[in-house]
Amino acid sequence: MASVNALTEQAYQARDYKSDLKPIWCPGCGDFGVVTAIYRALAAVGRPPHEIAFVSGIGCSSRIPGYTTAYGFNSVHGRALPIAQGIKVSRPDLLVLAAGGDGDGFAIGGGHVSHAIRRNVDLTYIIMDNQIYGLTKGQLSPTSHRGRKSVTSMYGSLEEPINPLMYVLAYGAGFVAQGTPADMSGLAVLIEEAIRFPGFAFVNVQSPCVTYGEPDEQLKAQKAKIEDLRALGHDPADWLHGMDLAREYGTKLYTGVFYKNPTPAPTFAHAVSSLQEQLQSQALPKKDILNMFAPRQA
Ligand SMILES: Cc1ncc(C[n+]2csc(CCOP(=O)(O)OP(=O)(O)O)c2C)c(N)n1
Ligand code: SF4
Ligand SMILES: [Mg+2]
Repeated sequence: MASVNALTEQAYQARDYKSDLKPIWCPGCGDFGVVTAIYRALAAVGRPPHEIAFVSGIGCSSRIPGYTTAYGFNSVHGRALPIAQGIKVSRPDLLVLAAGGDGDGFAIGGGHVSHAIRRNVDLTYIIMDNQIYGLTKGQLSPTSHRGRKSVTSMYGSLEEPINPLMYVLAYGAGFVAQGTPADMSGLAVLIEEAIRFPGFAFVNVQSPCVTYGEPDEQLKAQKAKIEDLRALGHDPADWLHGMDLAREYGTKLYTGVFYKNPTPAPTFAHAVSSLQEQLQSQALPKKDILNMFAPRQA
């Protein structure tokens, strides 16, 4: 349980967000590191578990809410974002996380991403991008690279992959980052920053599938490839440079914040409350409205 809040102590520890459910992911799956990074990020933010709603779609990665003590909803394939947005709009006081796989988010659920971004609902969307459909035993996903062999592409994929980073940047997401469980501490910091960002925040996680993934996608190979955007001198306020770096998705493994809007746009909740205030200020006094319905004198 949470310890008493003290100046030097966090109100919650990572273990407070870990549920008793034992993950059934394959041993070594990257998603273990992702959930651990989420525990750490939530502890750093310090919201109690009962004030957190964690929504996912369907897939190996979408099992993740069950492994936390937040209120979880392992929903329908590709529908994490509509449900997460609905929760946030009706309960703006909650901290809302949405998560799922590359297939869940960019194949069947792809149409929802652009709308969540332009609506700018204040939530954090975490994709566990393993470039494959893990749960259904290794079919191509929208982020599988051209030439990728799989059970559905014996001669290699003939299609260009989606670039999730460019996709969300192009639609105007205010916060866009990429991390990997190969650098779990770094990933926890990125998720914390995404949660603290006021508006739609996106974190793409290169989370390898040990069962259907390729050798050069695994954690050991990733460690040798990681390039920290801060060390490269990237300014997260520079959208154009962020976009330029995002073009390297699939060839380079950049970790860090590609873009963080220094002047975040109004969130959907803010737009709704401003409109309500405006309409209320224009509203007729109650007695005038009642008078309209009063019976006319003969
Ligand atoms: C409407 C619908 N279509 C298809 C499926 C089958 N299905 C379940 S998970 C999945 C893809 C999983 O891949 P991804 O989202 O990348 O998650 P991962 O398992 O790789 O973490 C598919 C096609 C389904 N459950 N529901
Ligand atoms: S099949 Fe792949 S993604 Fe699914 S649990 Fe196993 S390693 Fe993880
Ligand atoms: Mg996947």
